[in-house]
Amino acid sequence: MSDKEYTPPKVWTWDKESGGRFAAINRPIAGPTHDKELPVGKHPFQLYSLGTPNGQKVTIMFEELLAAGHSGAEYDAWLINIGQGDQFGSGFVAINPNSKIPALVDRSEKTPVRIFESGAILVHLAEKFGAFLPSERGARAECLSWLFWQMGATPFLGGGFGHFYAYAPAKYEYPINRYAMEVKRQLDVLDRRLAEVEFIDGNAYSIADMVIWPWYGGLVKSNQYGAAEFLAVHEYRNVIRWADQVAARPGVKRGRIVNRTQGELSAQLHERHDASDFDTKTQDKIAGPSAAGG
Ligand SMILES: N[C@@H](CCC(=O)N[C@@H](CS)C(=O)NCC(=O)O)C(=O)O
Repeated sequence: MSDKEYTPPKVWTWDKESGGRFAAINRPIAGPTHDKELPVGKHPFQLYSLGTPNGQKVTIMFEELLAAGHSGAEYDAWLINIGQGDQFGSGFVAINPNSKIPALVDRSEKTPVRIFESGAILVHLAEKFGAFLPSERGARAECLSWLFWQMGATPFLGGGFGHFYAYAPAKYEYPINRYAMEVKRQLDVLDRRLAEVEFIDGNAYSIADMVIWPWYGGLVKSNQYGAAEFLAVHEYRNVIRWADQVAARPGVKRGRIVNRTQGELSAQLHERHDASDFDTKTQDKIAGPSAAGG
């Protein structure tokens, strides 16, 4: 691939050599590549995930529910190694036809329920336990608006800016400019909001904070994509204040390390099957959101 101007062919074909960090796993077709059943543990919830920002949202929610006394939220967190193609195994595709982590099976229902898409998983859990999602209609609408804002906005950050700034085989000015502009606009949206409210939904800490923090908290605190200086993230002071506040929560400190396979060893818990699995970790060393790409 060169940086010369590109003339698209009449019909696109799959160039397996296109390069970039994720070229080996990206495919233009869906469906399983191999047979592989998923393991099932003892708890009501079976999570199949990886500790990227999208995965962290769900493990943070589970740890927050447990910290709030919802003992029915016990879960097994199994590792899906997306670099090795586990997301294309037949068992995983059966619970997420989109082949992306995180995916959850709620086995506490009469018939096990599968849920994919991190936002849908958090809404399912929030409704089931009556927690972290306000019930009053106006407050609920505000919370869900920010949750869906994250789901729609972040692909421009990870798949757009992060991809072209950090993962593409070469640096191209046009996409980097376009996505840097959009990411700074998104940070400004959050910064203005957080100048007015303590937590995102304007009411209390909620699933809106849980989905936004791993991505935008990571961006302002953890030099995500090595772009802290380029994006001048220090300017977004209200986002930084909020990111620190969320990071200090015990449930977040635990949830953010589950299924993590990158970063400091003390901040990696590859699988979680019991609350005591955290005992081997030094929680005090865990400072902030991860720098894992999504
Ligand atoms: N919108 C999805 C995004 C999930 C997603 O992009 N997951 C990535 C890791 S963060 C993945 O599994 N990638 C594997 C692949 O694309 O093959 C969600 O929020 O659940």
